[in-house]
Amino acid sequence: MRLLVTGGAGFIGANFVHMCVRDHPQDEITVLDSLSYAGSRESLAPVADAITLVQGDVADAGVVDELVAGSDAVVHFAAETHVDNALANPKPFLHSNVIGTYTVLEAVRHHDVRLHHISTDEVYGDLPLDTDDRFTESTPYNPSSPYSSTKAASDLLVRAWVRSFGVRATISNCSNNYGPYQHVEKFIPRQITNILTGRTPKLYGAGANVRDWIHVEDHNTAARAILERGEPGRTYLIGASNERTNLAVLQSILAAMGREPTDFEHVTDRAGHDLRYAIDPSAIRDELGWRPAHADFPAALSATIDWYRDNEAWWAPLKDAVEDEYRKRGQ
Ligand code: NAD
Ligand code: TDX
Repeated sequence: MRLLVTGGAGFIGANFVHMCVRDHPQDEITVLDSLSYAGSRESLAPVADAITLVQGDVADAGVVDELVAGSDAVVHFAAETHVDNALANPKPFLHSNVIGTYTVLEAVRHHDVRLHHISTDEVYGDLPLDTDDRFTESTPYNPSSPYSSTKAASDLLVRAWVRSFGVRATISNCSNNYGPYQHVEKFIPRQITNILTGRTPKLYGAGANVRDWIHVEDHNTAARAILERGEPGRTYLIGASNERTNLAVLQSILAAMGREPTDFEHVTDRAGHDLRYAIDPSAIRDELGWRPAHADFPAALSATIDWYRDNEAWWAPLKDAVEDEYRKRGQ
């Protein structure tokens, strides 16, 4: 398969490319990535000889059209992804997430190329803390933040291009990912690298908010299964049934790194902070036979901590600038 991976130099995209090179060596992979602050050539260094990396903007119709014309399928990861950045400056989110997805859709329409669009459970808004409700494929869209509203817009564009133009596209909405190569602005790597650099871990508000954590390799095996066996026009929810409060995740990190459970500080809460996300993954499990392989969260979290310990050269150049920004915001 000639595969175009947008955003393939970011966290999930780079892990997806690593998986494809390892498990599907017959693939011909091209990555299109702007190499923004969140993307890095180093994340693709282990597979550099096996792929083609094109530096470019997913909203640039000329570049996208040419690359799509030479592909059998597109997996579209490229996006601005950090909720706190969207609260500080929403405009890049409209460009990459909305115009970028529109640009990909026009190219796959003109060349009749299969598309898998990667999205988030945040498009559904949040759930109360005190219920067992979970998101399903039919939960109404109700995004809360500038980030999730642009991802919701991108999903709706995909649905419209399927219905109006017969584009062969699938969508997946996944819960919170963790694992190697995640930017240190995100919750789990921020706390690990705070401890590794002698800083205090930072918890927003009381830490009662709940996220449904999935290992990035499990997200990617699901995305690959949808690409190969999913039904065009369908939306699939991806999750590993692993709900935890932010306080509990932080205390797992502290314990795994030999710190006291109270060795952190509470900082200013996120504006409009979504309370709880939870995915019902029964459709992808029953229809595509997908199962998460990393079911032991403490073990996979320990392996992630080890990765950050062993790969300081990858993240250390990013760390001070990220923490300077957080400090300005009181976080
Ligand atoms: P990331 O921020 O680590 O990577 C995003 C990549 O997209 C970066 O390499 C960046 O350079 C690239 N990019 C951004 N704008 C671009 C543009 N205009 N043109 C070309 N490239 C551009 O994000 P991630 O966590 O790997 O997320 C990847 C996708 O998965 C996103 O679509 C995100 O919404 C979705 N998602 C993420 C999570 C999560 O927990 N991280 C969960 C569900 C869905
Ligand atoms: O320092 C922190 N302290 C803290 O308490 C940070 C960075 C975050 N938090 C909280 C906010 C959230 O409740 O931790 C939780 C997770 O935060 P993020 O890592 O920023 O993730 P979230 O906002 O849940 O969004 C993530 O999952 C869905 C990704 O960043 C999105 O791209 C994805 O769509």
